[in-house]
Amino acid sequence: MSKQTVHVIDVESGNLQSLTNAIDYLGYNVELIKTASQLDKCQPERLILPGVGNYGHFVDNLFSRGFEPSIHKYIQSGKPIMGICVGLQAMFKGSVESPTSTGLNYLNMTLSKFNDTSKPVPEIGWNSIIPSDSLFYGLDPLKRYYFVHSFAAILKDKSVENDLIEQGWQIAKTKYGDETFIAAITKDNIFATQFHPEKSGVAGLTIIDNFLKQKKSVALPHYSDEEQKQLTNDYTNYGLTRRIIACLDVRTNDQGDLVVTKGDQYDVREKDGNKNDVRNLGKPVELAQRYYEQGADEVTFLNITSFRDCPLKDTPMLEVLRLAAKTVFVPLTVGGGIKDIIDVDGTKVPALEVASLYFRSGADKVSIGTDAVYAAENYYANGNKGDGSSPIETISKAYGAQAVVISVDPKRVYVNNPSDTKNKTFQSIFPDSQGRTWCWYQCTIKGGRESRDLGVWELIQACEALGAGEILLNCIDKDGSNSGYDLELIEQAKSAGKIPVIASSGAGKPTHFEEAFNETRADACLGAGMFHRGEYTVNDVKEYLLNHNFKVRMDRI
Ligand code: 1PR
Repeated sequence: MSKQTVHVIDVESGNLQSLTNAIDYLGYNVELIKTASQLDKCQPERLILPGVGNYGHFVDNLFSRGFEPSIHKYIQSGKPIMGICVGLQAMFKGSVESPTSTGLNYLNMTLSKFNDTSKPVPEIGWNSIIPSDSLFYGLDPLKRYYFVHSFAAILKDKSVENDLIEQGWQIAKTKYGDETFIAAITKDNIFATQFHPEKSGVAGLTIIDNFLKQKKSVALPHYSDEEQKQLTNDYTNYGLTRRIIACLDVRTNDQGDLVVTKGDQYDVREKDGNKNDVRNLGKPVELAQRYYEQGADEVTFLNITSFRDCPLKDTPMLEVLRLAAKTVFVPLTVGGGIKDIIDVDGTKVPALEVASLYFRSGADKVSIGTDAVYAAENYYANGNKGDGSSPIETISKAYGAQAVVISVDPKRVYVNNPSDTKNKTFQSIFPDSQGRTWCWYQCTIKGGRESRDLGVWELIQACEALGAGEILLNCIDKDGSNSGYDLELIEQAKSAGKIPVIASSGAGKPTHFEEAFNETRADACLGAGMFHRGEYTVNDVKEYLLNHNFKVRMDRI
């Protein structure tokens, strides 16, 4: 039997690879539609309108390509359409994000920004749907879905919701901190989700599958009382589960093979006897798949050495991303070498283009290390402002802040007095060998090889202002030690800004995750060595947390 075709509108303003992979995985053909006339001509049976990034950028692009009348015509034909993320937002009248732009106006409501004084913004993570009588397409209040957005259809008063319901809309709501917003909506042939089903594991694939099969009312799975108790959202973490991230440090070994490695304080070579090989802990795509199956909420790939003498388009990491994204349906981050580069043929390639190659291969976020430090230094030298040219600014502008992670590689430095450094100090409860308690965290570049006169606190303030959406907070002192995270570092990073912070370096057992979530405001915890060595699975960590009253995503129950 030949496969059915699903048409996806592509205005070239984001990563469609993940969605394409998800539809393909579900057994359909995917055809991208780049022009309105193509849409008019091909008469789709199923149409998907995905969007990421800035609202205005997306809807203006849609309108300038003449899509508006064609989409209206399609919707009038009664055939099913599904909007995703900014694709849902485009169904509304407008957004405060882009006051001069207008949407498709199926819902007479303007999107607003989350209040960031009470919670991290953007919302990044796995949230749930509030139970209600009118759930649709298999939305399950005990499952979790992946959200990443700063703007939403926030239901500020009941009358807005009542109006929409009166107009025939069914609404699925989600609560993020103190605000409730529209997570999914449907009326007749229109269906749209604010979350990314293509990045929401098995739960998300089920939603896409139900839409493609047009199964609007679906019986939900049966859960035991114990499962219900464990999986019901308790809103202790703004509504988000505790995110567990598996990280793969990838490099070529001395034989030229691409391997996952793991260092001790960034030294990735074996230390036994005469052997000084790069530690080989497995193959990147295989491990990514394994961690996805174990329940990792995200997978991060860090290219920890540049692939010398290799044209950018053939960088092995692109192939790793391409392959991993075919079967791993949670967010993928890639870092290492996201900067302006000179290709082997002498061509200058801007960081935005390097990042675009990764996004087109299936990455959802890029992580910037060395170049973020340079950008922060320039920000301060420039009177606390960017000049628009840093990779953080260019990538964030094109793909949205949520797509830009800053990877920080700090070392703790003790001083006699806070006045000994221009960087922000704090008093540690762990004195150094000289009894000093004042310290700061110094940023390094090039994988810890060079230290700079810039603190983590200062780095985060600058990068957030430049448009970064998240911090991946490593710690050279703790890296590979299995002794737990540097909790003081996490708190200092959290105090520097509003964007989410991923704690990294030092995880050795499940209690370390519990410690970080209990004693700091970490938004996510990342582990590497303990998973690669097989000491614990991601699921072990999640079950432990679940049994200690933390909400985590359990996709396979
Ligand atoms: O500077 O933009 O090219 O990015 C380089 C990236 O490579 C940075 O994100 C930097 O952190 C990373 N990197 C560079 N050298 C190393 C190394 O190990 N020699 N890895 C390296 C850093 C950090 C985590 C690590 C955690 C958890 N790795 O990914 O896996 O520390 O480990 P653990 O749980 O086993 O303790 P650019």
